[in-house]
Amino acid sequence: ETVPIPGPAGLPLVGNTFDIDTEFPLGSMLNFANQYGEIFRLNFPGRNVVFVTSQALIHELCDEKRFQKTVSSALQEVRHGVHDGLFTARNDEPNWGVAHRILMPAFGPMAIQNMFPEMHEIASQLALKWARHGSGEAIKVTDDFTRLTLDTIALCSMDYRFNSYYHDEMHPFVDAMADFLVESGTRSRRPPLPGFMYSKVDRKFHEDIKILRETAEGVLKSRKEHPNQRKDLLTAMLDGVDPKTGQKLSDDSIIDNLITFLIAGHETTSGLLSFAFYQLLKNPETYRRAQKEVDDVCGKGPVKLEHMNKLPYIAAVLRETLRLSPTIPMIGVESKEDTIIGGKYEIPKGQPFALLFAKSHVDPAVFGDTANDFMPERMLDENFERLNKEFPDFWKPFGNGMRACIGRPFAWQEALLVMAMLLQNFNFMPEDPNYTLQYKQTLTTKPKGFYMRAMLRDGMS
Ligand code: MNH
Repeated sequence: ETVPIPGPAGLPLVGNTFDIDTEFPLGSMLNFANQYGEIFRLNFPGRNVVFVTSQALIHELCDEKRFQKTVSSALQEVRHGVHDGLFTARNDEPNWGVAHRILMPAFGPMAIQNMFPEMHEIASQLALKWARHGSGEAIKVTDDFTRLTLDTIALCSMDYRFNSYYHDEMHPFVDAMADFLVESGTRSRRPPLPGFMYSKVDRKFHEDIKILRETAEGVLKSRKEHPNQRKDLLTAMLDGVDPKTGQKLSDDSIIDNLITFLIAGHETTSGLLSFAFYQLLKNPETYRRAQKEVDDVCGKGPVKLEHMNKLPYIAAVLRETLRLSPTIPMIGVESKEDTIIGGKYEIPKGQPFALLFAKSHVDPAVFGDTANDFMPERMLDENFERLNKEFPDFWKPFGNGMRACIGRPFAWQEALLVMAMLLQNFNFMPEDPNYTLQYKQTLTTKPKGFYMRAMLRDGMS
């Protein structure tokens, strides 16, 4: 017996377009999830998307034999800027496999460990800035973490310095990228009005893309003119040969992927760090335990590479943060064949789905009535493994299978280092103790309007 998939009725032509809050689409999707439960359908001009929201259904849809990544309508728009780069390539596009095979080793454990000194340097710049500020000035948390993560990925991946802490204005690349991402989302939801009504926003969209590509072209050109021995991602892309096809990456493909790393490699990690500090300030007991771990492990000396795998509680804080606030709150897959899911919903081949991690991560079937509480203890290795065994795919902030995040080890090392260095050197206080979490959404989410104050502890290291 199959049953129909529920969902809001919508209007002719535009479907559910106007049921989605343009500022915060995720909020609308969470509301529908509360209303309809584990599954619902939304209609848009020319396509419909089935949203799944429970751990059980998400687990079923993580089966790569039956489902594969689909380039969602928002990613389709991002392709105007980065084409078939790693993140936005369709599964069947040959450039994905070539770039994946060439780049996997460049994101391996050794390669990431070699990046530690440069990550440390940028993190120190942030700590120095906050130390100079003193506690008299409120920190715009997300802005400063965005400077950090952008400078870090640019330095580590291609030896390029945005020097964001030395300018009040962010590098033009930063605004261009932020606007490009917002507009990619907006374009994917826009009502089918005559084209001229969009000519102004379209012009801006393509100007932003031009800034992104020219920045990346500049980096590539200067590396070709001044070759060096750095073992960074750019070198891997310039020299790497695909073991399967013998192919190298074209210049266009290198530019697509450089921009892809800059985009994918900074918004998500910046959001993670911002949410983590929000949670620490809301949960003083957790904060004390995290700070004590850093003090016990790192003492008052510099934070070192060998400390990174000795901070299990901070790692659990980061995992729990991504559980409650996955900075990529959903991903897209499609069915490879006609099928039935959940034992009762009929699905045609090629049906697009959204896996709504922001909802499945708080599934009461997994977490009972503490689902929405911040409890890092449950994410300590042992507990995490136990949960994962009983409820596979309950935690998916880095995506799924062969299309999962390639930058995960990079992000993890960077986030652990920054947490350790900041907790070691500062005491933090919320600017507004009554602040409650609000989201700012582009293709990723970050806390909106979150400020804090930093007081230097005894002596910087
Ligand atoms: Mn990352 C894919 C989340 C950090 C580069 N990343 C993904 C996906 C998720 C994700 C989810 C899968 C998207 C999809 O299925 O459509 N990424 C994160 C999170 C963080 C993160 C939550 C930080 C926290 N990602 C990074 C960093 C880099 C990076 C850092 C680069 C240095 N991510 C990528 C790339 C892909 C990706 C590239 C696409 C991989 C592929 O499809 O082969």
